[in-house]
Amino acid sequence: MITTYIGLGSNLLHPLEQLRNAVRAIAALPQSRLAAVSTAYRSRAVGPGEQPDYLNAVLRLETTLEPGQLLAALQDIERAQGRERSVRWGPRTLDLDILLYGDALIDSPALTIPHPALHTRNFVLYPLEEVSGPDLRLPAGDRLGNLLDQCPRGELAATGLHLGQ
Ligand code: ROI
Repeated sequence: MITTYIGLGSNLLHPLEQLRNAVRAIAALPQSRLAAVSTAYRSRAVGPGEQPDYLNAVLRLETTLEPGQLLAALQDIERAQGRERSVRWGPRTLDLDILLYGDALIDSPALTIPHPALHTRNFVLYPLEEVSGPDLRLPAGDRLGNLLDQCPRGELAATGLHLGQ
């Protein structure tokens, strides 16, 4: 089994329900075991223009799916929940990102792991810590706790809401 971390985000059509449905769908993936789910965090949208606040969370999944298979499965879940890829960085019903896949470094047109923005986004790092602890090492050697020290919480708000499992 490989330990993977998946980021979840939604800012349209009842984000809390979107995230809860996504957790249920991910828990049902083949060759996989859902190991931990963070609580939901409310965050200001990063990106152009005005868009609603996001709810973000991170989960830990043990899987024997290959990275490409996992990506395809997550994109199926995004589509099933009405994701439309029209505007780059636009609002979305559901965004699922593979943040880490074991200690793999992958840089292909379809998939970049670790997720390129992982190191700097408070709405990823804080929920990640909930499911991994601060001693998690990223493939390049950075310790999560050290990245958090350099990443202000800012306007990120812990809702304390659970997403199931
Ligand atoms: N902003 C926030 N706060 N949370 C996200 O999950 C998120 N996802 C995105 C962009 C549009 C970059 N902004 C985001 O893809």
